[in-house]
Amino acid sequence: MVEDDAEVRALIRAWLETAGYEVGSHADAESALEDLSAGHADVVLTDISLPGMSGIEFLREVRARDLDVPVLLVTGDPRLETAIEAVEYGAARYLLKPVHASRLLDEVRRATRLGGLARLKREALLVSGLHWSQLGDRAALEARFERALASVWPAFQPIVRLSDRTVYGYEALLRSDEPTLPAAEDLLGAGERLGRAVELGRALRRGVARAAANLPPDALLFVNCGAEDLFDEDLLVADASLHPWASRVVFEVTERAPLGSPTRAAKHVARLRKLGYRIAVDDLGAGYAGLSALLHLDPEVVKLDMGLVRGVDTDPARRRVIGSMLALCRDLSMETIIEGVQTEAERDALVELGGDLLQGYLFGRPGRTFEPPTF
Ligand code: G
Ligand code: MN
Repeated sequence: MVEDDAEVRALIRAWLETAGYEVGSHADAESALEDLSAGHADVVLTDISLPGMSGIEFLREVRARDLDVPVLLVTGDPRLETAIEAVEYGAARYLLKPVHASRLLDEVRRATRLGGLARLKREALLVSGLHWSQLGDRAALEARFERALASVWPAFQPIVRLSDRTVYGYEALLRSDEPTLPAAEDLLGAGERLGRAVELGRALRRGVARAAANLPPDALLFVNCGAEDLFDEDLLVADASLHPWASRVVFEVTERAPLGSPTRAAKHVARLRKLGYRIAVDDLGAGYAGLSALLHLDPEVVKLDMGLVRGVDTDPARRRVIGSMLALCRDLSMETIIEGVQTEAERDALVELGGDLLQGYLFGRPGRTFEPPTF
C-alpha cells in the first residue's frame, strides 16, 4: 500500500490488518516497488497522485515486476482522463476519497480473488499450450514486450543449393527469450499493437550484425523485413548495423501483408540497392498482394511459401503450380527458394520440377549458430 499522507496511511493499514491482511505500507512509490520486487503481493493499493511518479508510470513499473497483481487506485481528484487511462493500463478499479472501511475491504477482497484467477489463467495457458498474445492489459503487454525486446536473438536456418550441395545462405528468424511471446508472430503481433514493430526489426538486425562475423564464406544472409521495417530510416542511416554486410544481405519482404504505398516502397528499395542490399519477396503464394510486391520491388529472389510445398509429392495440382512458378521466375531472372521442405519425398518432387534452392527442417532447423545443413 502506498499513501503519502501519514494519517491516512496509518488508518488504512489498521483497517487492513484488522481484516487479517499482511500490509507493507509505504510513503512513496519507489519503496513500494522495491517491496514488490523483493516478494509477492496479492493486491497493490495506491494513491493515484504520488510524489515523484505519475499513476501510469507506477502501473508500468508494477507490471514490469508482476504481470497479474491487481492495482487499486485511490484518488482525491478524479480527473476522468487519468482514471480511464489508468484502467486501460491495468488498474483494477479507482476509488474516490474519502473511502469507507467496508468499501475498501470489499474491493481489496474482490481484487485479491481476481488476481488469483489471473494467475491461474496464466498457469492454465502454460499447461494447455494456448496463445498468450491477447492476454493482459496494456501495461502487462508493454512489460512483456520490453523483456522480449531486450532478449531478441536471430535464429539461423540454412538454405541449401542441392545441385552442388553447398550452403546458399541462412535465414535469420526473429526469436526472443521472453516465454510469453515465444514465436515471431506473437512478438510481431505485440509490436504492432503497441505501435513498436520497427523496434523488433532493429533489434533483429543488430543481432544479425553481431553474429555475421561467423557467417561461413560465400553464404548470404536473409533477413526478414516487415512492411513497416522497409520504411524505417534506421535501415538507411550511415551507421546502420548491417551496412558492413550489405553485399551479402538479402531483405525478405513478406507477401502476407500489404506493402503500404507501392511507389514509396519502390523508392526505399532503390536506396537499399544503392547500398548493396538485395531484395527477396517472401511467402510467395500465401499473400493477397497479387502482383504488387513483385511488380514494385522487382526482387532478385523469391521464396515460395511452405503452404504450397506441403504434400507436393502426392498432389499433382501443387506440382503444376510450383512447376509453372519456377519456370516463370527463371524467365524473369529471379532466383527461387522453396521453403518448408520436410521430407525426402517432397525434396525429390521439387527437384524433378527444377527446384534447386531449398530450405526446411529436412536440411536444418533454425538454431543459435550457423549450423551446417544435412543433405
Ligand atoms: O514467413 P517466413 O518464411 O519468414 O517463416 C519461416 C518460419 O517457418 C519460421 O518460423 C521457421 O521456424 C518455420 N520453418 C522453417 N522450416 C520449416 C519447415 O520445414 N516446416 C515448418 N512447418 N516450418 C518451418
Ligand atoms: Mn522469411
